[in-house]
Amino acid sequence: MHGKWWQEAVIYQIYPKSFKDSNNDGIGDIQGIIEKLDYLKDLGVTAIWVCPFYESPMDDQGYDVSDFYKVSNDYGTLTDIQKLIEELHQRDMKLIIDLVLNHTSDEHPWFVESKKTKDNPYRDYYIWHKGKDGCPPTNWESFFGGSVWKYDEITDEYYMHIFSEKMPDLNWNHAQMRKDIYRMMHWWLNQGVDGFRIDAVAHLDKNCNFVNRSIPEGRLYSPCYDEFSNRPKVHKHIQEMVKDVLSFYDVMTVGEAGGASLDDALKYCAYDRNEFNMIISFDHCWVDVDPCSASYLPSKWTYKSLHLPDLKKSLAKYQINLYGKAWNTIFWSNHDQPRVLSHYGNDSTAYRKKSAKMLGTVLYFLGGTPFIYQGEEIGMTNVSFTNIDDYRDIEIFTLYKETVLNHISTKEDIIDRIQKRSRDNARTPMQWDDSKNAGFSQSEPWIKVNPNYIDINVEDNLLDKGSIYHYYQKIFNIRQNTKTLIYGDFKLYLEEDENIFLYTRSYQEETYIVLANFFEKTIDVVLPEEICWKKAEIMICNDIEKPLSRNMKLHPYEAIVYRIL
Ligand code: TEU
Ligand code: CA
Repeated sequence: MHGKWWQEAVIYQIYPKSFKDSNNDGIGDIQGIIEKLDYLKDLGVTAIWVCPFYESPMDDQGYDVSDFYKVSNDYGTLTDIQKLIEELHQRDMKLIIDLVLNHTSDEHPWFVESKKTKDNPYRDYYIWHKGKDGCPPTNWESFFGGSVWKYDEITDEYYMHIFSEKMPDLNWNHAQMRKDIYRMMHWWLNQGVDGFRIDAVAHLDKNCNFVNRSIPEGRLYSPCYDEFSNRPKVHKHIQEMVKDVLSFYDVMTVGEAGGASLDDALKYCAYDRNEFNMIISFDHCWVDVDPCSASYLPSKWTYKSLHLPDLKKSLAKYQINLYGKAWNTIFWSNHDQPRVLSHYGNDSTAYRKKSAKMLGTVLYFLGGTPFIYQGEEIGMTNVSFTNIDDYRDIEIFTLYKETVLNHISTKEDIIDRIQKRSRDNARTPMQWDDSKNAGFSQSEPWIKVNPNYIDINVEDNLLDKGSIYHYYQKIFNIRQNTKTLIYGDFKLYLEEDENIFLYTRSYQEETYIVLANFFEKTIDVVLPEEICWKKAEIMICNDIEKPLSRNMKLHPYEAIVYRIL
């Protein structure tokens, strides 16, 4: 399985609300994306994935869709999307749109109908259940905190929502609902989009036995995500979707499959399964959570220091086991993750550039389609708002309410965790230059700009030959022109080493060696003999050039890639 356009693509993820505001209402928009296409093309991007731009009450920034066929007024019109497609295709670039199939907004007409009576034709488009002894049907916890059930007085029943209560889950056991979804997918494909990122697809199938599960000490609900994640019938639904929709088009699909095991991953995207082309899963984003350190919190808000072998193994697991069977995605972050530079890198002034380049080197020489999240190419960092009112994410407000307002934890503790982990870290406006509002908008943006935009912005990156932007541009350029980096196999060395990341990629007669020091100290490393006797040329490095040898001294965050001659 070689030569598909999406295997050779570089995909840039855009969070439209925060990318570029063209009409100065403080909200990014589709025209803003169009303005910046040349910038992206120059970076080496061949496709963009745009997060949801549909009509929405924006409870979850657009992942709560109230009309799949309409573009939100905040972002523009369908004509703008058509223009975007045209402008992209003129530049030989592609558009991947975000498809939200697990839930709708509670303001979607289907749900408005569904709520009315138990015998409404739309009732079973969603998951309704009666309570048990005055309590919700189960004690399961939603991803955004609180119960997955919300009581509705009109019919005296509960509906299921695994995200916010304004996002009722669709019932994928309902044949007509599925047909309506497929009709909508055909409609977008006929608009000319080149692919889908399918949101939260792991959760389409729920265990409808509805049994209570155990609750950890100090918590109110059970975080038993296995009741609604990666269950067998998800695959039946995907296969039907492929048969009824996707098989008619030459498009790319990437499913978001949080919590998928390796076996699950192979089910979603093995070449012979006829499901998706790729999946996004998050093992490597969460190797430093430590649920035991604060059992009163959902694990994503907990942390310990990074043990590098854990990160290497979690990446290697997919590199090795998908090879020849399925296609990988490679990414550090997205709109749901903290900024990788603050997470796995070092965002201090001294090491920001160097560690961002190291992270790019370690990631983008791996096998799979590269994804880069807006701002990563210029070294954007987490934001440290101290006032809860400066945040915008619904998930943060639930956390704050359940912990601080319920006196389970202190304000300081929770704000500190939000600063480290929250999704808003990735959602502050793109930093274009050092003018007012970072050149994102002439008006007050919907969420505050990170004050470090004076030093970290696109304009500076473009002027500075040694910038992160230019380094990433070089990486993408090397990648695009090197079959070994696209199709080669992967081998991890020094697996247990706590500081060094070392791997090779080989294809036919060619081998690349990727060597990096992941931390802020100088490390002496002895390379395995089978690697270092060879003659090598340097392809890219973020420090002074040094020849490949048995004993090497690597400076803080030093990264270097050799090609064996
Ligand atoms: O995120 C989905 C998501 O976070 C979970 O499904 C994830 O699989 C889980 O945490 C497993 O560990 C997507 C979007 O990316 C996010 O922005 C939305 O808020 C969410 O879906 C709801 O649409
Ligand atoms: Ca705007």
